[in-house]
Amino acid sequence: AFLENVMLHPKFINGEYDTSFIDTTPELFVFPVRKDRGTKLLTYLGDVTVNGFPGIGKVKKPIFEKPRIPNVDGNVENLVGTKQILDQFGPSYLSEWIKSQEKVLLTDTTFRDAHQSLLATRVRTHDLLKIAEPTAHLLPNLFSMEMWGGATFDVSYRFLMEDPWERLIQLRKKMPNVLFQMLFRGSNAVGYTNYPDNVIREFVKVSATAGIDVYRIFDSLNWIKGMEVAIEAVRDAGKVAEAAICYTGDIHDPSRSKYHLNYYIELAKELEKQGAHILAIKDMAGLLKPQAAYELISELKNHINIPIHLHTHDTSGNGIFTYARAIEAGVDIVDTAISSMAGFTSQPSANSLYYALQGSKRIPDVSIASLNDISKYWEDIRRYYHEFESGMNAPHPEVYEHEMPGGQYSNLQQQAKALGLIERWDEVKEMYRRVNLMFGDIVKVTPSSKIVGDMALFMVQNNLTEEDVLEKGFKIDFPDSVIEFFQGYIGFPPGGFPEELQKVILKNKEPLTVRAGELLQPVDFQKIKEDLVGELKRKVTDYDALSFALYPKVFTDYIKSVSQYGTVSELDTPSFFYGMRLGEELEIEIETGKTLIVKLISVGQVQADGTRIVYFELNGQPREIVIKDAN
Ligand code: 3PY
Ligand code: ZN
Repeated sequence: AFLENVMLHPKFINGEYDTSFIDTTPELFVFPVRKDRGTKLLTYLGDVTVNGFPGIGKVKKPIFEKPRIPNVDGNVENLVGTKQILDQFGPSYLSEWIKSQEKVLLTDTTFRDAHQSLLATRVRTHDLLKIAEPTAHLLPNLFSMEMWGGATFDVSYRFLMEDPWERLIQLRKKMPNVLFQMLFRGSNAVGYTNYPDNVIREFVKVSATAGIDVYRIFDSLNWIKGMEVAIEAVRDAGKVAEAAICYTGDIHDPSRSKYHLNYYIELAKELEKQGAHILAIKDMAGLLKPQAAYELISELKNHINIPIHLHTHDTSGNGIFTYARAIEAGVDIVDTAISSMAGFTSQPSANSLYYALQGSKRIPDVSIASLNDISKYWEDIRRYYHEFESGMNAPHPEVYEHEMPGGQYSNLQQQAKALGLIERWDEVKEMYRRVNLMFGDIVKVTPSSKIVGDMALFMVQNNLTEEDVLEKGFKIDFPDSVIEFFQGYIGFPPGGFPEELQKVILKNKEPLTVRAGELLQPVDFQKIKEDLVGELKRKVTDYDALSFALYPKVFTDYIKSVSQYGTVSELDTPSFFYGMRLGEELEIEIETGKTLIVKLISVGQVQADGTRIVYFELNGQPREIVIKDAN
């Protein structure tokens, strides 16, 4: 293997083999552990065929049409766009450039929030990669592609058996012209809990090198202290700090006295002072009504100098109207998704917005034909993910009551399903609204939204009312996330915690008085690397170390599944979710020029030990794989 490594090294190939590079190139000594990829892949296919996929179960594999991929020619390397503006001139220049645009700019969220909100974040890298180059060619004037962060990070490992860093690196190569944007949860990074400051800094540094340009940074309670470290880290990395205010309540509702116009203006001024290059208004649930959008943007324009980027969800059905009013008021950038992945809990449709603005001088500089072509691809791909759809098929104005973020809706529904509470989904939504008020009317976005969701599920499951919680709460073990919330581990809401409830939940635990990140010990990345070597049996990268620091169990479970199944990212999505039909043949290109031909011959009866033998042909040779039948 060493010789093979040396001979494949570019310096060797180019004849520069004075061999001193052997001493200076330690990766030559990293030998791939010989593994039988074929057997691992057959094990995976056998397992899903016999046992089904988590969240889908054992379902007959549907027949899907081949997706329609738009034809484009030319090399992506020759394309130029916002990415080149940032790389050449830096973030402050980019910020001025944005303000000088007459036409409204678009961020496409199809690769992140759209599928997080419609399909429980389950869209696989395999399907993103196929449309990445066409998108780079057809939508070269996008402001950015939101393609990472939020829930995509842990869901990749947890449910898709893929490495989110690989997704970023591979997409970057296919889309070199458009800024890559991620959603970053302030001191919670891409997790659900507070991390030590050095983890936040390291994450920003490493992800910036891997290809992220714009960081939308928010705090789930709009607590600016929770965003400071991240803003500084992004600025230090030379990238774009897009600091967000999360919009909740209704500036026109006098009963929601915490969240009035001035509250948002003051936050925005503070974020500008902290060094934000762009202000985001993150309307994660889609509560910003059209007239409120007009007033909010107009007022912000009077008070701050940085450009404004508006994010909403179309849950209520009013999204395009909200954008139209915000655009009239001078908003600089809005978030949209490709039509077939838009609407409802996702972002408003880019295609619809284009038509809505015909006749206006602020109409975005995009080709509607291109948007429509890309939409056909997503229409086809979305069918693969049918089992993760929330079932919402009409506008849902009741979101103005329960205020559940678009990205949470389908996920909480999956959680309710897992707990056997799906028949009581209406009760869960109503309880979500009531828990928010019990908690003192807070901003609800990850992770605070998850905590409200956890409490709502807990109360429905245990048939508890608000009175029960206050009266009997001293004897109740509340979910850990709720206890930590009342201790201040994710920060402090405006106006503090409701005291009586806090006492009941915390019992004799003491709340924090400072930011959690200040108390947490810095993570020792070198030690993580040393500890992980044995498990990974390969060089441990900065990516691995960060993923472990953020999600130790999720990451190690992922490593275990890779050692069992190999990498499954080359599998087409229907086979990944549904396995194979009897007699079906798959061609799987495991690396360039290397294809495995797999045919499912038959599935044997369950044996006394609970296993079945699954009979395949691999490249024409019979292969038997023993699979435990978990049903
Ligand atoms: C996330 O944090 O994942 C969100 O999408 C919040 O809106
Ligand atoms: Zn969102």
